[in-house]
Amino acid sequence: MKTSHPGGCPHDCPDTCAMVFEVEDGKLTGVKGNSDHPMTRGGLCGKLNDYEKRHYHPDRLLYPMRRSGPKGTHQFERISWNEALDEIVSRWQLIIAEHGPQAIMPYSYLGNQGLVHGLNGGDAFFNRLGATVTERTFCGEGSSTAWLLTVGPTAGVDPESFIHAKYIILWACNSVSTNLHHWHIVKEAQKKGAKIVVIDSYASKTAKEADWHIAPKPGTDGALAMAMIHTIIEDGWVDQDYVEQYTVGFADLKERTKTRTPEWAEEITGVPAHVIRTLAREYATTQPAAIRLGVALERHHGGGQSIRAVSCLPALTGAWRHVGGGALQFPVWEHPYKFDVICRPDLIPEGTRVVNALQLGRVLTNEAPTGIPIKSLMCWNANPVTQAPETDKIVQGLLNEDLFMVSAEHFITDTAMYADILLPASMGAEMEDMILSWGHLYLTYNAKCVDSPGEAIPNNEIFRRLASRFGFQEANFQWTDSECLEHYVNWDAPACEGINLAYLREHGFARLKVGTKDDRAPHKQGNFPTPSGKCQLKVEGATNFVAGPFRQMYEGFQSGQLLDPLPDYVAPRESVLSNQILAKKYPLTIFSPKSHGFLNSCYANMDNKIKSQGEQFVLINSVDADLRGIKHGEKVRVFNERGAFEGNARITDDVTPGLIVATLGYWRQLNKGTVNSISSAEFVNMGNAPSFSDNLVQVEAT
Ligand SMILES: Nc1nc2c(c(=O)[nH]1)N[C@H]1C(S)=C(S)[C@@H](COP(=O)(O)OP(=O)(O)OC[C@H]3O[C@@H](n4cnc5c(=O)[nH]c(N)nc54)[C@H](O)[C@@H]3O)O[C@H]1N2
Ligand SMILES: Nc1nc2c(c(=O)[nH]1)N[C@H]1C(S)=C(S)[C@@H](COP(=O)(O)OP(=O)(O)OC[C@H]3O[C@@H](n4cnc5c(=O)[nH]c(N)nc54)[C@H](O)[C@@H]3O)O[C@H]1N2
Ligand SMILES: [Mo]
Repeated sequence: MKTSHPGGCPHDCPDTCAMVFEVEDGKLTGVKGNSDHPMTRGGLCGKLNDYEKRHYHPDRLLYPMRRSGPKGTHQFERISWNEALDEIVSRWQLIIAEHGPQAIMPYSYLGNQGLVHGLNGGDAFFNRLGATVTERTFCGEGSSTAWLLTVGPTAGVDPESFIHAKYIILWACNSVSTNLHHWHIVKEAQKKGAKIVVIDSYASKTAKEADWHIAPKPGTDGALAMAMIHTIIEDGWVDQDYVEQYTVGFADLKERTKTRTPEWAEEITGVPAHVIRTLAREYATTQPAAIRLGVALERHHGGGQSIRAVSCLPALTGAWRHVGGGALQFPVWEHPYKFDVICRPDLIPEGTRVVNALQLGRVLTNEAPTGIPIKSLMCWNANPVTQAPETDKIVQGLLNEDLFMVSAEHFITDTAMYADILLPASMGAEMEDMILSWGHLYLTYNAKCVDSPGEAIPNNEIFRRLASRFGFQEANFQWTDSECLEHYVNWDAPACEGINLAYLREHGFARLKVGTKDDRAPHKQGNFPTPSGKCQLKVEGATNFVAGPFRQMYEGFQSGQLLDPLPDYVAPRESVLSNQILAKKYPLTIFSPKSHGFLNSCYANMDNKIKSQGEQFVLINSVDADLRGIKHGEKVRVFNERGAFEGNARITDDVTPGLIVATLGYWRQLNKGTVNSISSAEFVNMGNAPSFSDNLVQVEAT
């Protein structure tokens, strides 16, 4: 008999689609997009539309395994769950006795976006254990720091309200690939007459579909945004009434931007001054105007400052007055999750150190000494060997015989292949959860509707079993997955009015009560959730801090490093202009954005997905190709001091001279290196965010 069940796409993507699982004879036989969901609209992306094949993939990890050969050689033998857990617990107890619990480091990210089994799923356990606290600033934490400083934790303009916008700027966001279910809405607005502007240093799929593509030189968005502010002020496009009532710091921002003229910005960005003026005028005078901030905007040294500048724009022009006007960063700020209950930061022993996940390679190779050595790493929901920077160092660290490594996974990934113990984890349809969304304003339910193949169990069950062996008595470790859901959401919050678990189980999703797409204008009359209640064009005395919405709820990292009170342009760390010595050896900037056909590194091990995505390629302009004697289709080697990877050259005008693009996700075990072999683990200047768009390389034919 065929049955249907509500599902939520658990992948790390803003769309968080509501799905329908189809089950026959206890097996998942198909998935569909939920046609009732206003954003999913019955359609899934090419990655998910045969999700059942991922569930039953022949390479799926089905049983606990122990390493039986040298590290990294894929030699494992099957063991029982009891043996696996006994070994983990006894090894950890030895490590704790000798070095203390901080010698154990948890490592997870958003491989699963569930409230129960996702990013924060192991936090309560590891906090109770007293392990090192891992700071996770992969994605949006620099952007969040900038956003919170300027407008506070607001969901901003509803992604669905873009339908009412007449002017839309997608800034460093490749929606056609990375936010498909928002792109549909943007396209509809375009059909209704909205102008779509894409600001991206290369001609992405989205840029090609836009009405206007503006391509600043890599890492110079801050200069473009500052010159927009200059023009809006100097040319008289400011909504004076809005600025007076609902902002602070205007006079100082005006003073700062006096010299940030379009001519000044032209020198830096390569965008002609008259183009910047036109952009500023059109943006300021067409209402409603909506800006979609892509995560990618934070990935160069001045990323945080750029995002502050962009976040000021809608207040200066009064765009917030209108439904469909304003800016969109992460709607998750208005989701009523109880991170303090999920993560239990109260269990962290005082004085516990914090280590940043992006610098895993440096930490494991002792380049960034942390005091207590890391003797054990447990990794789940993440694949740092393909996704984190300076991967050669990570691999070197993982090969260390002295490191006891545990990996909970679906597949033996580039990271899991170095584990001492492998634990098989359940997949989407095999566990109950609610999937958080950082891209829309719905709660999304995911039913358990099939049993896991082999002996796979959900992440939370792994932590429950470990907690039980350690004798942890806290309520968190006793709750079933359903009970977790009851406790993890603030069902009494006004946003949850009329919504409960029973409703979600029946309907699959529910829109939060935060206004409708046709009436939501959250900052029509200011009401910014900042200390001043206003949009903060200037912030006095703030120091650098980490503010990701999914970070552990410990006292956020505070560097003590004073931030500039005002937004401004900050040059990239590695660029031809800012680092001429380095640029002599490595004259090309590389961007490594998301692959259309993969979800980070997920799916990059499945033949049909590799086939549709194509092999690793390197987009290069003919000027740069000719200089190096590189022909179209030829294998090239991309390298710098940190490492190297290979890909097929695609000679194209989609990139300007000086910039190459190679997309992310390809597995190292199937390719020669990955884009992260060359990327730096230095943070950008705000929120400890990654600098994936701030790397210089050289390219040669192989
Ligand atoms: N298909 C697919 N979808 C995904 C993902 C995936 O792996 N595959 N991953 C998901 C995740 S985790 C995330 S965070 C989102 C990210 O989604 P996006 O924010 O769209 O991020 P990217 O695709 O990395 O980059 C988007 C665009 O920004 C440009 N860019 C990079 N740096 C800069 C810059 O400094 N300035 C400007 N102006 N442009 C720049 C790139 O050229 C690229 O075209 O996508 C999610 N959706
Ligand atoms: N060069 C470069 N690097 C980047 C980026 C970039 O644009 N350029 N983007 C960055 C961004 S935005 C992000 S978000 C990070 C993402 O970095 P990661 O989160 O490390 O990336 P994924 O490849 O999604 O890895 C998730 C892993 O979790 C596993 N997994 C999925 N579900 C479950 C589950 O339920 N249980 C368990 N145990 N495992 C599960 C998957 O099989 C997969 O191996 O990468 C960052 N890295
Ligand atoms: Mo991300």
